[in-house]
Amino acid sequence: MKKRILIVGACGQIGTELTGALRAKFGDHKVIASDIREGEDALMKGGPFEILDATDYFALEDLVMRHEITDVYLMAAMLSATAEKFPMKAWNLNMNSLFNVLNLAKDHKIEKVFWPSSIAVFGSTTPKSDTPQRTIMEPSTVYGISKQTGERWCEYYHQKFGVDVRSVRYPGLISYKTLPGGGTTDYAVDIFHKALKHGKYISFLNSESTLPMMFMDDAIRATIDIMESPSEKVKIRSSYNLGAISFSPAEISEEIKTHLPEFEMEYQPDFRQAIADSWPQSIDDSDARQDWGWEHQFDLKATTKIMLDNLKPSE
Ligand code: AKB
Repeated sequence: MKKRILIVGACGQIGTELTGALRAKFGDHKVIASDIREGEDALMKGGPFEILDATDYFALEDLVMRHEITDVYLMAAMLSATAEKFPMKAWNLNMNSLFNVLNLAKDHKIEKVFWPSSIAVFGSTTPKSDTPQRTIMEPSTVYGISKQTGERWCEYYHQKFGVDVRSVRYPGLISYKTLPGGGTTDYAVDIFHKALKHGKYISFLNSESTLPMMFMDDAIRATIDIMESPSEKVKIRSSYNLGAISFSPAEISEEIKTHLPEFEMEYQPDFRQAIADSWPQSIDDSDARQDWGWEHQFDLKATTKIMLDNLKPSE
């Protein structure tokens, strides 16, 4: 089978690492990276790259036809904190890009779609601990509303038109290669940069805000695994709960202190506190584990060590 992959939003936090992983797995020339802006050197030079506005259906269709794309990973999105500031822009980007890709699949111009959802689909009326796959979902953020709506459309396109769309609800993602942008869980990446640079971090969430999190390597593995699973194993076509670790700012600060004993933490919660308060603390992901064999590998200890080792300025 001739597989040709398009990553939309390849220069973002997830897209950058996903592009590298897919190129390593399937070959550089089989993976076309695209984004609205250019990315880092390794990504730009490592294989084909195209500038693409994912909300422009005709530009997307043209790219798909020219490169004979079979699989699309749609990673372009506006995240929770930025979306609160630009609600209409967020809705436009998050929804129109999804419709564009789903419609290409409906018209048989592509075969398979990956679209990321998020723990943001849940709200303050959702059970907070071990949040089930199927439960109350009343998101209170612009981003969460777009992700919940997106899930409904994915399932609809699968049931009505047979579109092979696959999705996971990402928790906060921790990585050292590319910075996240505009999310509520971003503190869990920023803290490492500031700890190494200044020995201090001012957290925009309070000390006890426990949230579901995951090291990027686990997230990339989950993403490729669900896309490469036989279709009959992917039983949920809205989006799968995906869990790994959960911690609060106080807990990650304690773990950092085991490496940097002088590290200090201060708390100055801002508007992102309300977003974090509306999200789950931990996730029940037994459906993903049963259906397509999901298993996380990195705990908080391992994640902290990898982050500090890789961000440490070399002597
Ligand atoms: C965010 O904080 O907005 C994202 C997410 C949990 O989807 N990282």
